[in-house]
Amino acid sequence: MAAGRVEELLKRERRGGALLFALIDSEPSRPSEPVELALAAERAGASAILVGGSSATDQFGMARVVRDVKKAAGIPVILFPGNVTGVVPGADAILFSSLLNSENPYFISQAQALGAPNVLRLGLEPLPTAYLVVGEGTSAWFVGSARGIPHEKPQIAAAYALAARFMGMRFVYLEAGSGAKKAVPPGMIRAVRAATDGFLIVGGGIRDARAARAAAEAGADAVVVGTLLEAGGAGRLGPIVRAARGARPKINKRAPGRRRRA
Ligand code: 1GP
Repeated sequence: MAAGRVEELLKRERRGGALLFALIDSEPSRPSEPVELALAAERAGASAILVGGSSATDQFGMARVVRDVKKAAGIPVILFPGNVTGVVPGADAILFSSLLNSENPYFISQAQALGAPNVLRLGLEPLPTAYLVVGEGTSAWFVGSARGIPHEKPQIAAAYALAARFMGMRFVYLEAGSGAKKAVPPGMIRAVRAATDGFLIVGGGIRDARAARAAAEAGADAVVVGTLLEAGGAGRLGPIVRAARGARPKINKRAPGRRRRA
């Protein structure tokens, strides 16, 4: 499957530095909130809006949010489904994810099989993504029945990323979980970066410019910010975007496998 329009756009933009993706809650407390947050994120320099999350279940609400945000914002709207209910019309693309370290095969391949026909029918661009949950105690970990990769075991994450590369997945999402106390450690991002030349997304617990810079320097192509935005931190997104875009990856070029393609 060839790369589509959104994938090409993200890769092109990435050449100017790491990107910021803003995660918008599809079950907002006020109906106008998603559009306000999406516009604030776009103004701050976000490159895409993600809609969804592991605990989102209201498919109709999500469809409304996607429609409203898409109408208002100029940047791509990408679905971030936690289940088949996360496949809704009107978005530009979908993180078509397999939660590779789930203990439940439903989240590895069954939900994908159930959701795929609708992805095709709705004309959503699938971004083939290996979704890896790091650590424990978050919604993504609990809902996805993940066997969380221990923070201090970067090589396990790297092995999953390598497997994902061999299976043809072009995106890797290292997920510490929404609101995580501890973000994905830079050492783990570096190890994964060395194992894959895919588009590397890192999220969970990133709340300031320092954390975004650390992730980008370690090799993240995009960082995701959700909780901070929801908690009224839209004004703090600008410095986070600049930190990510300005960071120069400090990557160990001699790491095995870095330049080889699957
Ligand atoms: C969660 O990675 C995202 O799926 C964003 O995490 O809410 O902690 O920013 P935060």
